[in-house]
Amino acid sequence: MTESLKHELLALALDIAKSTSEILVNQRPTNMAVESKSTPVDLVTEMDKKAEEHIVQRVQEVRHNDTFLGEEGTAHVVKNPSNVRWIIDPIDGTVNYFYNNPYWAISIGIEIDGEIAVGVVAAPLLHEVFYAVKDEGAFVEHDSKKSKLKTNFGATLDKALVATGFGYDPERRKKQGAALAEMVVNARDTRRAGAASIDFCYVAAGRLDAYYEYGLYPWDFSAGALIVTEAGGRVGGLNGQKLGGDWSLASNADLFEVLNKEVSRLNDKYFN
Ligand code: LIP
Repeated sequence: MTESLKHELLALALDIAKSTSEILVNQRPTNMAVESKSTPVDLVTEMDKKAEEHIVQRVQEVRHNDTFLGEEGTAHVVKNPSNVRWIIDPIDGTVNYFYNNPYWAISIGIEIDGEIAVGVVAAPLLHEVFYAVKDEGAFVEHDSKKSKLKTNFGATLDKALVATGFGYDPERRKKQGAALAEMVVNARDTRRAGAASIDFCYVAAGRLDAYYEYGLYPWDFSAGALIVTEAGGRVGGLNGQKLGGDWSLASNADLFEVLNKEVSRLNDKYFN
């Protein structure tokens, strides 16, 4: 039953990602209403809320008892909850969306019995949809051409292209910037593009060797982490912790221990 359920959920999530993409691209207002959340630069736009409401409504049309964890907190009370939970970032890379920078995505992770079984990351302006079903591999569709995802290889930091991101609190950014100042010297190079879910997918595609960030939420990583592991990569928290703690790490399988050692060193130096 779980096999057919996973495939039903993937089909629904891909269709929902498509209709949400159409809303976010075709209905993007010129003068977008925007509010700040945790700090003045932590934005939420009217389109974040509209997209999340659309996703929840689409699911509820066919799956009345599923539950949700969405970045924008769309409330939804279920009397008899099912074993399926949708973990939603309606616009991952909100600042990029606000600036009409194409590096943003709709991220949908789906838990069955508490374990992520399906992940979809749709990046409409990059013309790519990344997706994975647990134990069935990871794929990307680029302009409807489907390819299997496989991480690259290479186990030394000095030859690694490493991505990261920053929070919105100035004190945290000061620490993240200090850590990056060392990583940029010790790695081949670094990237900061502004959407965690796509960064995970780029590790899965071999376009990055590694990605690390402090302070991500489940909606940032749930879908992308499954896509990385199904592409042969590794994900986790720091020093054996699960994803969801302070740190999120992802890399090709060869590099993970090296990445963990370097981030652990930077954590001890700048975050404690
Ligand atoms: C974003 C993350 C990104 C992080 C940004 C922001 P949001 O998520 O995907 O990795 O560096 O600061 O948190 O807020 O755009 O959904």
